[in-house]
Amino acid sequence: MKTFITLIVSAAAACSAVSAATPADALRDRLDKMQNSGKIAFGQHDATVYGRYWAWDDNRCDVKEVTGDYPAICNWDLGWLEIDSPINLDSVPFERIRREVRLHDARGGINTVSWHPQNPFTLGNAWDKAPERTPVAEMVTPGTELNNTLTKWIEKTADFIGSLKDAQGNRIPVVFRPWHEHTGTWFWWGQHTSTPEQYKQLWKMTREVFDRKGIDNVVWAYSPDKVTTEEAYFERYPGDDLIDILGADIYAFNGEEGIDTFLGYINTELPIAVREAKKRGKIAALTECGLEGITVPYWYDKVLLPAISQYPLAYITVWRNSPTKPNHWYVPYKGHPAEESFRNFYKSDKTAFLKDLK
Ligand code: BMA
Repeated sequence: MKTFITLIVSAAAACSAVSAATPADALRDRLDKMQNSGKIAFGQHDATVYGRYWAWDDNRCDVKEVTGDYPAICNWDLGWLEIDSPINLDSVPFERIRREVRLHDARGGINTVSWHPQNPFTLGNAWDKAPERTPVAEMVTPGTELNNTLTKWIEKTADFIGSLKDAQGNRIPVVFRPWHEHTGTWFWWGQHTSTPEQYKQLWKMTREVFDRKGIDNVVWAYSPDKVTTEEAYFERYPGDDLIDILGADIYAFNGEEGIDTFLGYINTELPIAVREAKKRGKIAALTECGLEGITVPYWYDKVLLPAISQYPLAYITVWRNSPTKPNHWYVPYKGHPAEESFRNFYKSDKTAFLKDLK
């Protein structure tokens, strides 16, 4: 009898360990499995709303035109939601984002969300970054006007993310990656405008708003830009209790000449993210990457693929294929010289696109 009861109890414990309690738990489990699968999920920003030669069509995607498959991951940006604009900073209507999140979720894909908010002090854009124009200290001090403004802005992102639902009315889990590339100095929340404590406070106030509202569909990603030491990686880390994904944003620059530099950063920063993720029970990902214009025709299969497949990452995301910004695309479109290289990357058993998630 005792054995029987033990069996029941341990079976119940095993069940509760595998059944996810919240949408966020389900996505964390999924990303964790991805990371251990030997395949890296591929994602692109704004992949299904515009591409190199088109914009706003339905069911179109440059990745699909070249590979026959959707990316596993679609990223969306909430910049300008905070100022009540109906479209984001790249003209994507928020209602379209809501629809695309639902479509991609229904296809079995994963959605991630980034945020390029305006500067709450100047109301300039995310790149309005001069230290005298970015009083982060005041933004994170409760009771100040700027703190109220920023809190309201965060509330808007929380409400939007909490309102992402599938056809059955269930919240759709997303990865949210605010305050990204903070080790750089190009955004107003960059390391030149705050102390490490103040930056961590930005994260804390963000999490507090989401938690207060009971938003349970967010997996949280931390994504420094290129850093070369563990100290630099963690200098502004808000804490294991606030973060699920140890990310890194590592772009390639300068065509063929820049390849060695790119690989140097990959092989310095990814081992830190991967090792620490394992140690802390977190997920590692290359949260942003790419070579603008893909000016090296063999980049995807001969540079990126061998570089990243050494590491157990859950996913990699590349940036957008802009129809208007000159030379600003990160996935080859039909007719681009890197098309074949991207198809090889797609076919590799080290990468996962939408069909592989099924
Ligand atoms: C940058 C560029 C910009 C864009 C911004 C937010 O890297 O793509 O054109 O506005 O990201 O998506």
